[in-house]
Amino acid sequence: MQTLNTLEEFAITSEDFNSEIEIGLLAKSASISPKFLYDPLGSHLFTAITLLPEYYPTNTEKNIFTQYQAEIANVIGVGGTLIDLGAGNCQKAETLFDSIKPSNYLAIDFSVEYLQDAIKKLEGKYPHIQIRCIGMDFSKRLVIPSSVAPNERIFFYPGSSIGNFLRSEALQLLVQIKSQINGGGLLLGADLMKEDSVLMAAYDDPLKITAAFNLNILRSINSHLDSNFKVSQFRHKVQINHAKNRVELYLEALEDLTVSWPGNYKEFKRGELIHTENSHKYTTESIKQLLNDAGFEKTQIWTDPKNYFAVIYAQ
Ligand code: AVI
Repeated sequence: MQTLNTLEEFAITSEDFNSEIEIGLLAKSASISPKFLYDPLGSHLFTAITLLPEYYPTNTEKNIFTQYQAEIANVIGVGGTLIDLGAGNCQKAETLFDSIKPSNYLAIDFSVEYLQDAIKKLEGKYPHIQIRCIGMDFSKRLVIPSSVAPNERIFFYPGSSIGNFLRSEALQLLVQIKSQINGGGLLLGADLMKEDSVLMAAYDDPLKITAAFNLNILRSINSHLDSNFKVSQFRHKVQINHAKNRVELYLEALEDLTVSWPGNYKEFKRGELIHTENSHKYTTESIKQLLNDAGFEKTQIWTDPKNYFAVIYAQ
């Protein structure tokens, strides 16, 4: 495995993170970027979420890929460079290896430690594919290193992670992808709007795995900022915002408290919220529109019988 995460221009410094975290915490309505959910424990908790029967996106998307595997592979073609955005444990991309036969696979994730473990497991299994990985915060800027094969690029962005961005941010990311596909395309997963009861069960599951995933962001922040958040002083809270077509995750303070870190502090009143994540839900029309606005002219969409989730190939 060759790791490309040493490129200076992509290096993320701890100062970048700390000032971003401080700005969010000190704002009138406090927030923490959802990317901080994915420290090593958070990444494992997210994997556990994907195994929950209530968390329908993972299974529904998987079933769409299974049912339409041949059709999807036929549209994409074979032999390109597969670029996996937010690769995590790389399992989803691996399911495409046999059908789209990539010559190169580049796994990109924010949490590089977790990614490197996953990549190690792929090594040896696919000797004919050049497998590499890079740690990158592509929510800020997506630039594929020039050392990556210049052939057709198939960007793979499953799981509806696009839904964790505001529309403006999603558009910016999609524009950057479009400008780097080299005649390839984007294979995208997008979650669709549905009944509140299904959404609530998925984001506030009875085993409380999602609650643990959300609360763990406080420990992740403590390790970045050297702050003293106590997980026991907060609870997981989910709201469905119909006006904005999204599920919103918060942490609610259970008492009046003060959190401090070197150089600053923040007081929270009982009931005060920290916003941690938005998960936007689309319609097939709204996701097509977003892709068109980003410059993708051609889209092909596959959905499941309940219309819970959509897989799109955009060119
Ligand atoms: C990664 N992302 C698509 C998940 C979602 O559904 O928005 C993150 C998640 N948050 C809570 N559960 C899952």
